[in-house]
Amino acid sequence: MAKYDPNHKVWPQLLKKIEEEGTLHFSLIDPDLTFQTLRFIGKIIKYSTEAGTDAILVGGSTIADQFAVERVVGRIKENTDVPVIIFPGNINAFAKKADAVFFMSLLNSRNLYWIIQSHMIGAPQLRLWNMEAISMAYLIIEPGGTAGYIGDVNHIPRNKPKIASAYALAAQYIGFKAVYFEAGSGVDKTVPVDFVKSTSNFIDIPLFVGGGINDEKEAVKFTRAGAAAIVQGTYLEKKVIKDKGAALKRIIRGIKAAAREKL
Ligand code: 1GP
Repeated sequence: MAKYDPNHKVWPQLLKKIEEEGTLHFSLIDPDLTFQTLRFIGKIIKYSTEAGTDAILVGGSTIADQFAVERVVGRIKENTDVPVIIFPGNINAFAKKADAVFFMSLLNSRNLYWIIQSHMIGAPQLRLWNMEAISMAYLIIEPGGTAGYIGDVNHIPRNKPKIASAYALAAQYIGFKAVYFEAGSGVDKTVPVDFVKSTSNFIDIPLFVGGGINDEKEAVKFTRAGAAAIVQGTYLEKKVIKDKGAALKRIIRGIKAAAREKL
């Protein structure tokens, strides 16, 4: 039987932090170097780390260049000590220098490739690298953005929180370590807050939420609703360099204060 690998520390550390702090903040970087530079990414990471983010996720739906992902992760590691976790959009999204991978299955895709086939192709490479793989159920809710389009998703309707909760519970029973509710990057409607409220009370594994969360009010709302982590990507790209992370610091402080009230 496979032994627990003591080098795989990212998930135990995140779980401990969730237990202690209630809700975490994850910064998402799209490693697509066709529209941004390594210098730009380095600055975002520096300011996000100073603002108190808990982990850096690296991923996007339209990555073509695996070497770019490796370079981006290298630049990120130069600018932060927080865990760097691949948030893979496909099998070419991995990087050896990352600390872990969210091994995520897009459960409400219509296409088996996104549910398990791409995982079959990628898994042996992760084993070769002795990379920590953290299983995560990925569920996309309307509008879904690019991830929903690329992932050939049967979107969960915005007025059907019970469907989302039922998927999340099924994911827990199958053995996923966490669930991610995604509205799509840069969308104008976040996941409805009642989805997070009802599901976080219905399951026993951490529930992460992302897509369109751009201010403190939204972030605090999801924290109060029971999210174990709030993910922000577009906000960082658009705002964090301009004010050197000052507003992000307030957002993260707001999340942590609201989370403390729940503990
Ligand atoms: C995308 O949920 C994440 O996968 C983050 O979305 O870019 O809108 O913050 P934003």
